[in-house]
Amino acid sequence: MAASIPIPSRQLFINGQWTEPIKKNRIPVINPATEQIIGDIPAATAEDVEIAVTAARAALAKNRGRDWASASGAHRAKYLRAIAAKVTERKVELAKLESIDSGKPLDEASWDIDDVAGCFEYYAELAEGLDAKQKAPITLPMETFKSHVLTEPIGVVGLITPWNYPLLMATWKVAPALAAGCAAILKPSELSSLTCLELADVCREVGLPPGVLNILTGLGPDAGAPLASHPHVDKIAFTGSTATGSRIMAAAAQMVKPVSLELGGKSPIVVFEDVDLDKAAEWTIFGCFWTNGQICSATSRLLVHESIADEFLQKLVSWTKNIKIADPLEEGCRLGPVVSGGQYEKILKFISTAKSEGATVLCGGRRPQHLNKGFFIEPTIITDVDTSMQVWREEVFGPVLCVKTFRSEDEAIDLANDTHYGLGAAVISNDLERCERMTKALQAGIVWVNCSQPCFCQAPWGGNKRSGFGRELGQWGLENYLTVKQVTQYISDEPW
Ligand code: TXE
Repeated sequence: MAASIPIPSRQLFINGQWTEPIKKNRIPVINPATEQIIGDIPAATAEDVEIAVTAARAALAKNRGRDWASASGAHRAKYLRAIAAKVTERKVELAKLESIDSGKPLDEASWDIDDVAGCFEYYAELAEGLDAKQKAPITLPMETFKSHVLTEPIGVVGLITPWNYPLLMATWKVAPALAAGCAAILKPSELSSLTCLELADVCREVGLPPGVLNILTGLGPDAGAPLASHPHVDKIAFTGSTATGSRIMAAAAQMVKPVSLELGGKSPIVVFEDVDLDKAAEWTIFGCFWTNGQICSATSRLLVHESIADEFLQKLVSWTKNIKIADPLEEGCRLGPVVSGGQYEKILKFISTAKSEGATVLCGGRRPQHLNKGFFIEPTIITDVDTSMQVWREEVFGPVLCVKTFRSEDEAIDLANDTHYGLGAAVISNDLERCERMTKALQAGIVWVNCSQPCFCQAPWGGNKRSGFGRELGQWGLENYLTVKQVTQYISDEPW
């Protein structure tokens, strides 16, 4: 087992300084693998949000010589690269903190930290690219006028993030926001904030100008809600549940404030009869049980062609039973605990409701026998599911795969699209023409062909329907934090 590490005691990060919350409250940090309290984090409230917003606005204020917004992209890129380098330098420590705080296996946490550094690097490049795009000319139909476009940062942005990829989800927002020239206030999830507080320390170490990034830990209603409704926050970017996303959108609507929302999902994986069963099983298991199923895009509804269903399910069950469930710091752990007691109870309730509605639990469905502490749940496969059942329709956000069979491509499409969500979808087949037809027919923001879940910071990420709107990552992620200004000049000597 990898050695644990001490949990740093931090304060809020406002205006480049560690700042005690006005109300001095703290929230305990619980290790989900042991259920023990291992530290605490500061609990921000509306008063702290107010101070952070003032600091962020000052970072964009020209007359105070602290103008992050009009600095060149190349200037901002230097800081983003410095952050990436520091994150890499502190990778082992950050990965351990992430693992202890969120319950994800140490290997997965280490990959996340690599992705964090990669994402800061990537947006450093895009920040540099912005310099060349300034004053983009527009061709007009009249010679008496000339026109160009200025691309500008949107202003002060509020970034509210979840607990499943704590530092990575924060980075998906922080890196493009800073690259664009915005000043940001990040509110991570109270369930796993440790690595975001260390990001604050990284920013302090690299000398990021004060107020450019402020990090406020705290509860959603106490710290997130005042941020969402603050009149001087120009945009909110949110990843989390559909219910909270809807609340945030309502608060933002009061001030006609733009939002981008990356919400829940109930993504399908469609496995056709012509597949290599081993490969298909590998992607099915990875697609649903990776990060313990706590991924917004987890392909948690398996649609399998009826002619291969029995053999395929046998394979899935035997592989699933071999997944190593352990303390996330233990060597070879592939599945750790879910993030909290609340999530643990919620997931078990989903499973018991499914059973009471007539579904069959093929494997899993309970706490592993060898672990009597921690929020561990065995990876679970459920069959005999009806499309009206809660477990088929609602996001479980845990290691639970529901299975249905289909007879034809049309039936598979109907079943796949019969959901309020529209984030991800996967199709597994050796027939590439069929894959192309399916790709067009599936209602989702992301379609994986012969795989499930790979994610690259160059490609757009986000969903449709109740999975939200707006795209993160790639150039789309940068555009989330930019606005364009039309500049039109009258250039004729003739009177108009
Ligand atoms: O989510 P919340 P929770 C889903 C998943 C999970 C469920 C509940 O189904 O079981 O949500 O998880 C902040 N104003 N996802 O309760 O509430 C909160 O502090 C402003 C899917 O953790 O959405 C946190 O920082 N902010 C998802 C963030 O919102 C508020 C990832 C997310 O918390 C707020 C996580 C408020 N009123 C959960 N209330 C995904 N799409 O990846 C809470 N918050």
